Amino acid sequence: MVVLSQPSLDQLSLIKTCKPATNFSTSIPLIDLSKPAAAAKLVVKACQDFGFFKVINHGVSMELANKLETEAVKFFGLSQSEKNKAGPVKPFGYGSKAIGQNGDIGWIEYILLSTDPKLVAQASFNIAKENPENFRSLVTDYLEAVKKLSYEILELIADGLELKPRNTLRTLLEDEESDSVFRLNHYPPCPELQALSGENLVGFGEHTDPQIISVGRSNTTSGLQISLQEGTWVSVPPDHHSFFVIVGDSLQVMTNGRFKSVKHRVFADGTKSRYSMIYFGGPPLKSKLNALPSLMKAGEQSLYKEFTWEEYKKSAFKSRLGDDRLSLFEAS
Ligand code: GA4
Repeated sequence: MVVLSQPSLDQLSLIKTCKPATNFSTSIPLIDLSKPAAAAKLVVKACQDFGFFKVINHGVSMELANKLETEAVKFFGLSQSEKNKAGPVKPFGYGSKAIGQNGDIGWIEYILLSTDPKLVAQASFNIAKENPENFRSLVTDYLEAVKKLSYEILELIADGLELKPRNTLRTLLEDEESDSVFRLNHYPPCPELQALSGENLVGFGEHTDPQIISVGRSNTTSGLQISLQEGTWVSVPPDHHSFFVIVGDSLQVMTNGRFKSVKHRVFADGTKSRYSMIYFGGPPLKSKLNALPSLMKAGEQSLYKEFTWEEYKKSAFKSRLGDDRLSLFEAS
């Protein structure tokens, strides 16, 4: 079942391919949130070593997540002309193949949403015409649960780093003005190409996330890979019970480089659809992204210039997906 329109040869030559990834022996940190004392240290270690980890016992209802995923599957199963009515992405809505505004493309279709409840309500009318209220309430409840999980993770980070007060990081996402986004992704399989070349299509090319943290889940189809600091790519085993957590550029800046925003990418599977939903937690637009003073050792220099999230976001949205966005903000 290929839901995106059939690829033309032109499109296929633009979207990159890659041999199926080998599973490396490096194991991705899996952190049990029901043990907070141990979790604080493990979360900090994972953020330093990988910029990535998975969590279990996260408190998000699987029933709720499955119900929202079912709505996403329904939407992506509509005809292309129906789906196009919910687009284009300016800055929110349905998008197909084009990622961002600067020419990046991938074997993906997606819905990008603001986390603002009023905008979720408006978008629901375009996405779930038959029952917009059901879609709105599922997105709202899911966001509430995943935000709560994100706050908990940011408090564990604060504990592990001994930041005072404990809510230093979480208040940035909790703020009414927090500039966060939510995306539902569908990576359709492309069996034609797989059969021809044995290679998989790039769904979402290599990049880092600009925000503070990204918290997501997927169905059981593989595709997500992270880059280790020495540059090796590692496949993240897919499972729909745990959440994955990605350190974003903003958290790299706030920890003055102690945490690394992790490069990651997603491949489409040869035979099965991959669905994922990710919350990208960003601070209010006017927030300054400084190195946190209580982390700085005597005489330690800030690695970055002083800038606001608004300035960084503007610059990020002008960049290409694979660019090193933070290099423009390094201290001279
Ligand atoms: C990556 C993280 C989020 O998915 C996103 C992406 C955004 C988009 O899809 O429009 C960006 C990308 C992301 C980083 C650089 C710019 C902006 C595409 C792109 C080329 C919604 C986000 O906030 O930044």
